[in-house]
Amino acid sequence: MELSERKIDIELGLKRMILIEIIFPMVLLILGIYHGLMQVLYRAGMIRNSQFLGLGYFQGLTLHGVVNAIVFTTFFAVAFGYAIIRYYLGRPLNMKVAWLSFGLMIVGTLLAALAILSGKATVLYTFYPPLRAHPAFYIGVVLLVLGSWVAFFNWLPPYFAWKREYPGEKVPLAVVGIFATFIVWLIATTPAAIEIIFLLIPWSMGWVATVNVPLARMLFWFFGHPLVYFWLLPAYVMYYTMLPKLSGGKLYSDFAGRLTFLWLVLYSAPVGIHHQFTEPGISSTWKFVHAFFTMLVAIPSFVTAFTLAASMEYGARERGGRGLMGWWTKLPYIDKDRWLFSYLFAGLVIFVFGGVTGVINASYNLDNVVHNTSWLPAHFHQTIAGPVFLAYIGMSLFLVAKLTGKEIKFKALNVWMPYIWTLGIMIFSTGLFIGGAAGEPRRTNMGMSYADPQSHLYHADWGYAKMLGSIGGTIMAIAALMFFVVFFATLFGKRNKPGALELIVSEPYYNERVPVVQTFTPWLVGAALLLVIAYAAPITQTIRSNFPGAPPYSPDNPAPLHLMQNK
Ligand code: HAS
Repeated sequence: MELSERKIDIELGLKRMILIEIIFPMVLLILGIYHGLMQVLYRAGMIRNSQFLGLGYFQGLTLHGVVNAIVFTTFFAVAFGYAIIRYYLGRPLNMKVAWLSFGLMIVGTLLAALAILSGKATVLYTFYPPLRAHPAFYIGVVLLVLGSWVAFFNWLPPYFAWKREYPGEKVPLAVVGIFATFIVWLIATTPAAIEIIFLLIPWSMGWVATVNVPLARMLFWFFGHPLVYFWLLPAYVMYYTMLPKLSGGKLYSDFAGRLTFLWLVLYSAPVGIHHQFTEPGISSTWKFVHAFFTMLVAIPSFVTAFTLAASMEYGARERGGRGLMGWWTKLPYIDKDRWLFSYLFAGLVIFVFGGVTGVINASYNLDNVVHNTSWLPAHFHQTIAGPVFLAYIGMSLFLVAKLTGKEIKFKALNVWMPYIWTLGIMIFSTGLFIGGAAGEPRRTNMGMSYADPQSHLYHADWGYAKMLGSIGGTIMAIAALMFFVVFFATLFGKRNKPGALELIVSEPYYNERVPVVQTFTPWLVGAALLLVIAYAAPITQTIRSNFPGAPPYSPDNPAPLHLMQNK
């Protein structure tokens, strides 16, 4: 069965740009994943040093977070966005604007990477004060974000041209999804831009002596939570528009897809304080309000779970599946021709656990037990390193193979990789969940403290959890290596047909026409209102708070200088 209805010969410039936007961050990802492996080795006590091969523990952790969670995701979302817009709207894009966006993103990434590699931006991916980076890091982040905004603005003319040509018709679901992604991104990155431009750059340049820490942290999390839905939405585009067809059937409900995308526009941002439940300077009323909104932002993912299960059931029954549960056996789990199914399905299985633990975190009182413990990385590896990572790398491989006209290499390795990754991530996260619930901290060089029998901090009772974490992390690294072998062998393999843009398109089973999900306007107005309700008072509280500003510190030691001098 042919999965793709049509192939489009796209402009050479656009094709090249999409390919570079996939390949460049993929090369950086090798570095990012290597530092993931280093993390589990430090944490298990196998490395008992502050650095390994010349890169410090926190420097490696910064690279791991920035490359994997910020750079790779932003480049992929832009490249995928170009593919979706060009494919579904059928209009060429303004290539001058596209190259401008590309240039900004590349220069920004290189600046930030150089700052981190030279040890001048060891601030982790959250970069909140008092950790301070070289201005090049902040400027690099701003340029990367600006470049991605330019890409989005470049998609508006073909969108409005399409609307004029097809008045009253439904905008293709994938386009709604990618627009929702970048609207969420605009909402998210605006407070981050304010934080970086008005607080962090002047402080990093030495123009001001200190910075308002509670305000900077609040602006960061104003960015930080919609950020996670910016990561999730492109994966949801693949889940709604490709997984049903890959399963052999149709999307159960087109309405459910539109509702999910628009609901995330509405609720992804007014929830950021759930990252700050334990922080002073914010009243418990606003913490509760954000906890309440967080429960609402989980609803579209429940809708997604049921819609995708129904779509897969329909596909499996079309393929001869029978019985209440028997149809599960008819899905193409290891079908080498529908290999993308394995990436998407494995991600869904992981997300069941990432979702449940998210709801646990969001429960105001339960969060007090797990906050800042290793439970947190367990949760977010089951989300961003689960459905998001697998969908992104799967689609990267898919687009590279189609655009270059090359055959996928090492097909068996390719179809099994997502399951090995799943095995690794489940073992890794189980270890981190168990350790976290018992108090094991996150972001800690345990090799020099809790995992070192010579240290007075040694914690023997976390040994079992650390062992699981390191076994799982090593399996994940092996799976990632398998992927890189497939990806680069395919990329450098021989072309066997002309390259073209191809996507997998699922037909809807129920093609409802519900006016409220056919326009962005009420959702945008609602999102603006909710942002004012959720943030006006807490931001005022942090501006008025009389906490001391960020103390001066040396990049070589996280302890503030005045504490060091008192020693
Ligand atoms: Fe989260 C912290 C709450 C989703 C990422 N989250 C983080 C951090 C990251 C992150 C990176 O309320 C750490 C930030 C840091 O560095 O400090 N999160 C939630 C909630 C959700 C959620 C309620 N998170 C995500 C997603 C992420 C992500 C998505 C990345 C992409 N998270 C929190 C909270 C914190 C937090 C607190 C802060 C805690 C603290 O103390 O700091 C929800 O959106 C989750 C909803 C999801 C579901 C699952 C639906 C299941 C599906 C699969 C269906 C499967 C099928 C197949 C059909 C309800 C769709 C089944 C087949 C089988 C055979 C099983």
